[in-house]
Amino acid sequence: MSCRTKSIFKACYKTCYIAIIRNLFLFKKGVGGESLPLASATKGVACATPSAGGAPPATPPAGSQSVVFNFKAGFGGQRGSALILTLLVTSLLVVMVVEFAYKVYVSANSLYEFRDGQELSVLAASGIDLGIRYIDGYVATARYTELDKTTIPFGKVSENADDTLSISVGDENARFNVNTIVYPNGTLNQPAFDSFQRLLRRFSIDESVALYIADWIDRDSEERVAGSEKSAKNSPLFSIDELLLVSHVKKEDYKKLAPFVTVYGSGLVNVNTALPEVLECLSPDIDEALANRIVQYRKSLPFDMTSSLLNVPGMEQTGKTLLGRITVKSDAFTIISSASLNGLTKDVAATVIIYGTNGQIKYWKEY
Ligand SMILES: [Ca+2]
Repeated sequence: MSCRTKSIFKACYKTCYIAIIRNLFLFKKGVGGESLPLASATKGVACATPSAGGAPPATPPAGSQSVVFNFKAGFGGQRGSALILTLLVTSLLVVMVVEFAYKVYVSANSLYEFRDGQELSVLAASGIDLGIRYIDGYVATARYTELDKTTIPFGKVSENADDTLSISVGDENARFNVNTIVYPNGTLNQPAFDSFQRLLRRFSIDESVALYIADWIDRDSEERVAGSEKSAKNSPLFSIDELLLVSHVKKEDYKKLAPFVTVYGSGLVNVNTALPEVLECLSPDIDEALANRIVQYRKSLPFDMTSSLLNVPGMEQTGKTLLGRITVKSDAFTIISSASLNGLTKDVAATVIIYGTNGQIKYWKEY
């Protein structure tokens, strides 16, 4: 409901209540300003009525109510009292009508918003479906992939220019896969573990956090450090949000780390899309300058095979140590679909793993 509509209803309420209170106040007051309860006023009228046979009205007993309200004197007779009652009834009716109209208006708005919300959810979900189809086609025909932070072109949703659907794709293989620090058989993957520790140091995070995460993932319950197996899941992470459940992973550290890590995909880092910080963590021989050189190189000449990385000046030897840990073609993507309809917005994020030519959703979040 708009602020303007609320203001109108409030004004109606205020006016009606003031009218009622004012009328009640008038009803309780005589002309001389003497207060008189309603019951007493009724009694007063009865006392003022002449008795049968023309006898004068009985004298009130000593100590009884001495104030007798006379409508004829106070408000100009029976017509005055009728006017007061009419005003009271009218005011009450107006309040009831306004209340009814308000409830109808609120209910109608809730219904419209529910309808729009349903349409919005379907529209946003359709965006994910379109994104998957787009990626399927792209991955199926490409020798290498360089799709990251890419917006998929899409036409109009409706004739209303404010109704939109935006679909963007991010590459999960551009990030470091935390699950790779432990092999599927439960043993520690030392090269990946070392890379992860370098990534932690890169963001000034205590590198012992890697030990807690390794114990959270590995199957056994042998502690690498005291308390590292406490409440451990002993299986791979399902989403990066799980990192917040691991001992010694602080929320501020998670926020620093989250944009650079993933838990989806093959675990291979795509050198065509890898973030510079991720390239740096792959080897102690890759510093910030060399990582930026790789990024500049691939802008003009994307890597069509992993050995092409050796063509980057400075990577001739270091590149060889990375073979088996890198790729040029990604298999995990996150699609973000943002739909706007009638002033409402809905966002859906879905992570998709590409198996052959088909995408399978592994993660879904609406917000
Ligand atoms: Ca464990």
